[in-house]
Amino acid sequence: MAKEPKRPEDLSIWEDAHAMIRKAKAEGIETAWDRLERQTPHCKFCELGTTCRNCIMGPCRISTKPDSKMNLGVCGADADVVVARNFGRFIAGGSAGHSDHGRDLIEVLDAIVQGDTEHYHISEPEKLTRIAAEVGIATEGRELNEIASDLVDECYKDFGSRRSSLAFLSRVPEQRRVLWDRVGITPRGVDREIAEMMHRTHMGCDNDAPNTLLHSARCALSDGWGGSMIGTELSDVIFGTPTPSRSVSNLGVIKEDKVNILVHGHNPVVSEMILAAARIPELVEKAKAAGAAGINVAGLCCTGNELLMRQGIPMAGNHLMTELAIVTGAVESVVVDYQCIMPSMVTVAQCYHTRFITTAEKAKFTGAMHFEVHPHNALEQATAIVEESIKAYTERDKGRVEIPAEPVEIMTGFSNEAILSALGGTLTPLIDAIKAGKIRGIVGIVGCNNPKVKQDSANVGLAKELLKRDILVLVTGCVTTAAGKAGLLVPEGIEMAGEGLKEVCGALGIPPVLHLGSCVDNSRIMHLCGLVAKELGVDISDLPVGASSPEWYSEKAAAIGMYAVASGVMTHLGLPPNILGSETVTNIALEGLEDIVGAHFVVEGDYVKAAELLDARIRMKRVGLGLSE
Ligand code: NFS
Repeated sequence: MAKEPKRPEDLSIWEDAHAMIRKAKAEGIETAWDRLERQTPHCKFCELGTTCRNCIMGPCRISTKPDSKMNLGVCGADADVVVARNFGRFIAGGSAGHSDHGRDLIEVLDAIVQGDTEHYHISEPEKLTRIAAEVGIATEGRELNEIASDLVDECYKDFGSRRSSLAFLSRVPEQRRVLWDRVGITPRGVDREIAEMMHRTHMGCDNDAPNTLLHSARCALSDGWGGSMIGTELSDVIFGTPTPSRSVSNLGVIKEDKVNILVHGHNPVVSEMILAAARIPELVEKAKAAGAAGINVAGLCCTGNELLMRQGIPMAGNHLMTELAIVTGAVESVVVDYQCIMPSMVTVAQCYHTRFITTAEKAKFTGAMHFEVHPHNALEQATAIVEESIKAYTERDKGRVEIPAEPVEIMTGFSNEAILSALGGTLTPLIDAIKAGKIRGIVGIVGCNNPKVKQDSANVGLAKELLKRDILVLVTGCVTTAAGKAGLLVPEGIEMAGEGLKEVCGALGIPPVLHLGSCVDNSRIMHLCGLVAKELGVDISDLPVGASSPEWYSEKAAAIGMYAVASGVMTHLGLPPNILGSETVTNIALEGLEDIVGAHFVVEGDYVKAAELLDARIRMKRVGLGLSE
């Protein structure tokens, strides 16, 4: 009997998604859910992580059945080696993504220092000077440009091979650094760890699964405390440190009477310029002359988070809303840089008047319009993109427009600086609230959507479960939009929190779920953990904290999970990585890492059970610190 097609209500918890899935179906447009259905069931070997394509003696499939004739690849690699190699490369891919994004920020700061751009500026001299001092650069009595030039050098050095540890490891508690040294996973250089992972996983190199896994931890640490951290800090220096502000979210932020430009991808370098161009009075006039009421820039995914955090720009949606946003029929252009952009969006855009515009030399899409953006030409290119979007508006088919929701209010902008300032300049009130059990612990819920999970059911469900238990929730990446749409990112959200959390957040006038930014901004959470641990004189692994990625899909999310665990934070994943074909690798991830780095992964698809696991961990850590459960 043929399988019943899934109803939109089974695919997502959101009404704006249901409406657009129905519209897509009616208009013959396919989405990730349709393609997932056709791809299911997936290859079992790939799911278990036991396929190897690293050489052409193969490709090999390693059977996990004890009596099989296929227990070894042609080279002799067993399931443990193959799974560890695949996982290692997976982590290296994720670390490379975030870290190369970080490098792009160094290049922009470099261009500012060299006078090669008129479009970008140092907007936070105070922060630049502060972080320069933090990484050991002399700042007293020096010109800002000199300090910035030295900071550029320090950051570039973090990507190379000449260091024995990264500059920002000064933010890591001493105990943790000693542990990393002892275990041999102190990250030395971002590119070095990534390249070494590629080397180790070539045929005939690292054939000891635990050893490969340890290097995957080092590789991920070079992202979390290196590439991502540089990305976050330099973005603040160039575009401003986020401060709390209000905005709105869901597909209702797309405006029927305006030229709608959606920025999608990750790096604020492009999206900030699009926003700047969209505010140029002559361009607004042009849009009006074309019959529109103005120009509306809204975000998708992480570049949306970047603009939301710093500029209060509305957020149209997270990962699984990206195709659906175009289906509203009211999007003039989707302007992308890189990462998490489904190639299918080119096709979806072609079904409408929508321009799909790429901007990065390293992320071209066949069939897209390409306006390459560099520091020296950024505003000109952004202007051309906005003009193209205005032209597209004149081609919009008004009969096909459907905007399915009213926007929901959200509050954003909780950088660590903003959190400290909300607390009156010191961490003491937060630590006191933790000690008193009013805030029992803190969990970062981060990451994506995955069409294998009903969209945002677990992202929102887990957050609500934790709030009830007086656990403060921090969100980044695509969980932001989920929490926002569920009403958790406004101060009124405290109604869903336990008594203690309600009291603390109520007194401070902050939401019970704080938005800390994009996925590179998970480095802010790591930094915060470092600050709290140092203040208490303990290791990060002693803190009543946890991390979770309930609906993750990407290599980057795996790298984040790995650096969280390696930094001492137990991390929940809603879906397993493709490692289950190796008992050795699976056992290390789920248990063994606890003995090595003081934290481990847990995999649990049920968000209530996941909340219980995170709660139990927090209880244990509270007792360890001599606090009430
Ligand atoms: Ni993170 Fe951001 Fe979203 Fe997942 Fe992708 S946008 S970097 S990987 S899907 S949270």
